[in-house]
Amino acid sequence: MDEYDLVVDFDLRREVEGELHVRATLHNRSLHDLISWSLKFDLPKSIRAREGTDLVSHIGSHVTLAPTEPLSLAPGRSTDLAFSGDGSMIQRLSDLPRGIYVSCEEENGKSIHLPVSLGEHNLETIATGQVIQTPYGSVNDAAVSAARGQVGSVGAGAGARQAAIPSGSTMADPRYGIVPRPSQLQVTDGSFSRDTSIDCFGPSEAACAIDWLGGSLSLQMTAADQAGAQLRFVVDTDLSHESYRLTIDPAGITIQGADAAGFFNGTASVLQLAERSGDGRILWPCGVIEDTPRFAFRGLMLDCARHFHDKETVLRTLDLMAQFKLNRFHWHLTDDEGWRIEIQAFPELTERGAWRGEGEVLEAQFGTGPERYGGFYSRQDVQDVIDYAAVRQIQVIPEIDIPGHSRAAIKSCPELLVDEADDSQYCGAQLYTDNVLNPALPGTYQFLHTVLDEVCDLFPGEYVHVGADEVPPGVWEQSPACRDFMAEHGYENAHELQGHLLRDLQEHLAKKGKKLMGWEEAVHGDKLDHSATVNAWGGIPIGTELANAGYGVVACAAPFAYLDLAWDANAYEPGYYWAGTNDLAQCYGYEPGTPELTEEGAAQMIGVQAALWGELVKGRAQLEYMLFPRLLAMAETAWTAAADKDWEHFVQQLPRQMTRLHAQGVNHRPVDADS
Ligand code: TNX
Repeated sequence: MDEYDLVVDFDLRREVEGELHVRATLHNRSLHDLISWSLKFDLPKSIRAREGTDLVSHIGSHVTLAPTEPLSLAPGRSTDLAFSGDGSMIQRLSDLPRGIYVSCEEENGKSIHLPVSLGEHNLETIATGQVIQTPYGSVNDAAVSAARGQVGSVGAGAGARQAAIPSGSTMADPRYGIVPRPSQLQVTDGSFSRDTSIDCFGPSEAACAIDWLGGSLSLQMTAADQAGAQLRFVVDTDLSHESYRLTIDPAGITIQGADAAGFFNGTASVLQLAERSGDGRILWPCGVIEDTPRFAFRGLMLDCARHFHDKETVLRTLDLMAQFKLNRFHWHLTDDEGWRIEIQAFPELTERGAWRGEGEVLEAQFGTGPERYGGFYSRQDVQDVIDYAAVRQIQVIPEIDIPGHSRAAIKSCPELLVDEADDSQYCGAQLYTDNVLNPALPGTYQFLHTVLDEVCDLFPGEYVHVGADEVPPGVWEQSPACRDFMAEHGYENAHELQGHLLRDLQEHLAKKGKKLMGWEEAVHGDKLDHSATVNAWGGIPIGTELANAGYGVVACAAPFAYLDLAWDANAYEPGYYWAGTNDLAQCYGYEPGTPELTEEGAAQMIGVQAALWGELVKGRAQLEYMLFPRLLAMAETAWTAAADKDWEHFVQQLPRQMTRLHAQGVNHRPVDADS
């Protein structure tokens, strides 16, 4: 027996009045008395304590429950705590309390924090979807068999359109394999092949592409003159930015492009077409591809705040993006649960705000438990990410999420950011009551200007993202400073206050030559000028509306583009589902913009972006499981002309693409009718 062996069972019962009753039975299987104990776990839903139980605190997702009669729990004894919440609050494995532990006192009065294992639960009795255990974690057998093309169908989730994956030799034929689908592809007979090296010729703009290809295929790239080269990069200024023409014949490969981006995109296709033969040679099928992107902005947002992803994981994700011609990395670096970027002027942001756990300024959240959990990117790390992305033609867009989602900053720098006189009562979607910056405090501006100056100096790209999402109702209402500020400026509501702050930041960023980006709520209060670009997440129509209004729009409608959503209704499939489930067919079906999109509006709709929020995404395996293969569907929506998008065609490319991902050790979700 462990020195402390604690287990909790959860009994879930849905009551007639639409409430869910939860009984948590704590078993003390250790040799010690638990003195003055409380049970802690993470559950991002509103709950009420029931008989015999006190809800000591509920901060974000972090719950502390204690018995109303604080008795000690003797060795071998069990006891119940009870709480309730909305009937729909637990429907899936992902919803169950996570990061469970007990805090109690040792005989010397010192607090200790003891992990508790999840014992029995009866999730299946209340689950609304199917209940099938899915393999989830490391690369698994199901993934292997899917990768080998032995699966029956794709998009097996609720309501998904079914499409059979052809099996066998046709699909091993690389001629069919490029994702996103190129504008034109003509396959001819024959192939070109190399074993360990290839003679290359190209202008300096091709240097990154040459290095990338050589590194990715472990192929030695030897400089040669144009006539003798087997891989040639040729400038063709008639081609548009990012477009390329790829010609492969038995003598070699030619990539034409107007610029480095065109060369790179052509190279991404060369990489995808490469097939290793049994004797270790690399073969390319002959043919000609003419290719041009639909959208200039083809993005992925990665939330590194809710859970920290180390630099290597970020770099690997960038490389995978590049393979599918995605070119914007929206890096969500701050949120309530963590500040992840070193700011020299405010070291406390990462000394305090990058860490959660007992004894830290931030409590455990999303299952991270009592131990110190977190991390941040040093300036050198950030530079490494920017450089690595630049080689792959990816611009990095840093996000400092304000004025909501700012709890990590507020707890790190309270002297600047807390308005002691503010008695406003609010509670946002993530259940915080103290996570919004105050637009009437001078400290807010001082803080943000300083942070953004450092961010602008670090990141060379054109955009800086300032969040602006999900500021809850009720905020600032009881702040005398806000009331005076509103009177002074003639503002009538909180939207105008937020707009004022964002407008100030927009001007500040403009002085540094940067454009402001925000989530769609950034336009609330109507204070920004139209150089602002927004992520339209609330649905497809809002994207049309904002583009028609003249803002730049990057479409990421949650029901299609949010890859933190669960794949299907299976209760064991990980993910959120507040915007529905999102299987491959749903994701592929995304068409940003509605018929109301005007011609001017269409010009403002600059791109499409997938988003991976991080509440449930701890570690690389989970990250890859949520991203792949859905990111391929998003890449096709972003790159391929709407008229050329074809689900059946896309599905035919999958086995080969899955094999490629698998060979790189990517823990993609199996595309399998049974999972
Ligand atoms: C909404 S949509 C959020 C995030 C959450 C996500 C979870 C938006 C701009 N914000 O804060 O992580 O839902 O799916």
